[in-house]
Amino acid sequence: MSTTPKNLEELKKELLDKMPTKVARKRDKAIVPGAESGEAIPVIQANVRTIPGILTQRGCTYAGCKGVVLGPTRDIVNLTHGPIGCGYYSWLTRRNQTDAGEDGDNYIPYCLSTDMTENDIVFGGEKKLRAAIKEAYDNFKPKSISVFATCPVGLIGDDIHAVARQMQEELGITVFANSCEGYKGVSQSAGHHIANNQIFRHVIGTDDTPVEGKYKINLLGEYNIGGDAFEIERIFEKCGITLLATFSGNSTITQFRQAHHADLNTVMCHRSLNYVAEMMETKFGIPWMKINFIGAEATAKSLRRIAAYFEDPELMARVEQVIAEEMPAVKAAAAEVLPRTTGKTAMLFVGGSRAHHYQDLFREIGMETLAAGYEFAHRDDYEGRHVLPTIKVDADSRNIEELEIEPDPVRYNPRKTPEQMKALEDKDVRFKVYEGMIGEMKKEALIIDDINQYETHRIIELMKPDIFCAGIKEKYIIQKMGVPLKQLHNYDMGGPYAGFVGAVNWYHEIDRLVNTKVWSLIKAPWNDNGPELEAAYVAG
Ligand code: CFM
Repeated sequence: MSTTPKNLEELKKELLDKMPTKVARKRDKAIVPGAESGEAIPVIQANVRTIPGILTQRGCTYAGCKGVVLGPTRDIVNLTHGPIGCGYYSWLTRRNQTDAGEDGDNYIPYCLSTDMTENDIVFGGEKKLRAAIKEAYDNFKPKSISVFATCPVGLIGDDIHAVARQMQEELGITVFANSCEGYKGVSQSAGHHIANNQIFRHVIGTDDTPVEGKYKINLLGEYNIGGDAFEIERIFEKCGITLLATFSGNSTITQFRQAHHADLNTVMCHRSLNYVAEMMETKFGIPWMKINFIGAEATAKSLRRIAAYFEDPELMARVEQVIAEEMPAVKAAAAEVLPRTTGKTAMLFVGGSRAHHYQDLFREIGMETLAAGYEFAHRDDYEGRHVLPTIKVDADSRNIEELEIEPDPVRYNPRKTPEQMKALEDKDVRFKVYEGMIGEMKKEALIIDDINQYETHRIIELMKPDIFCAGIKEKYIIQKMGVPLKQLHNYDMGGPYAGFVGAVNWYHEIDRLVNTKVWSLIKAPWNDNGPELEAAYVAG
């Protein structure tokens, strides 16, 4: 279905020409070309407020804190302090799976809320919150309860942290609160940061019980959507790598408490969890590196990088053996679909890391990305981590607390000397870096931050992709345009797509989607010239 590529300026003009001048001027800064062939990486506008009235894909700060980062941990009871809607509509809406473990403590299926009403808004909700924490404790006797503020809580000024402290003392379990009111930041990204701060402050490093195992690592920014973490765990186990904690897919609070025993932090979704990686390095001396298990090649590269870090020939050999065992099935699946998928085109507009990571999976089956963008990423996710010092801290970012971290007087233990780190860097085992999306996309491609519904429709009309990746809000509108939509948030009930098994699943799924004829056969009702049902409104 591909078309003659237009140049970026033409495309941009067509995207923006129907917008009011002021809006077009703002949106213009959020649209840039790729720079794969060595062009200078352009500056993109990101992590700024959505223009009011625009239909954004974004979610709120509460969603990023409760739903994304803390939600997947099975044995922390999550309690929403707010009117019932926030709890209800965030109840089991994210497909993070978990293994309930031997103790069977799994509170993920529950939805707990203080159910604030007008009375609480007027007279304050702290009493109700205290009672709700007590009730949750009496029912479940959990190891921990975490409280999440919704918008009205910040507006009326309930001191949720004081309540949490009192209840922690009274109940003798970890109780902590998150000031993650929906409006706190410009998107769910602020909620990630808040959750990172609170897990770090209240949980990580609070259990010094030694953990047995060779090659101990943590996996940060993997949420076990559709079973991705299960596949990554399988691969680690096969390689003999000991996974202490995943933040936070298929995790427990005990794993978080003991995470400081790891010798390496590997970061998958850096957008949501990079703060914990940084703070753990400062406090405990654990280095972190970017890895990626989306795409078979990326998986192999990440495993090799982890093995290189440990500098142990035994682990390196084991990793090579695992890759050699797993790759034939992946290659066979790719070879099978390649004749049907090569040359097809994709667009990805989702979140803060997948719109980049999944381009690798498309590349593996010969598909090119015409346009991509994030909902809520920051400039470093687009341009690369090196731009961090140049990012202007605006009032909205300043609103989110930055913890002051010091090396722990007892637990700080640098895992490698500066010389060892340097020697590894010289061998291309790099730390604290990641490349952005822009440098890995063609110069004919469009990169659009915080895309809105209007722009979505226009780029589909203008560039005609064979598949569009986004979420449920976009799905049916885009499919009515005759383009299949693959949900990249919840995987349309599919997955896993991580690791080797995941790559095979993805190849088959995409082959099925881009080659089905059904989308070209349907016509949206309003494009059909058939009989129309008419009605008139009669006043009176
Ligand atoms: Fe990270 Fe995520 Fe994503 Fe994200 Fe998300 Fe998600 Fe996502 Mo939906 S943590 S940034 S806030 S990879 S829920 S598992 S799919 S938008 S691209």
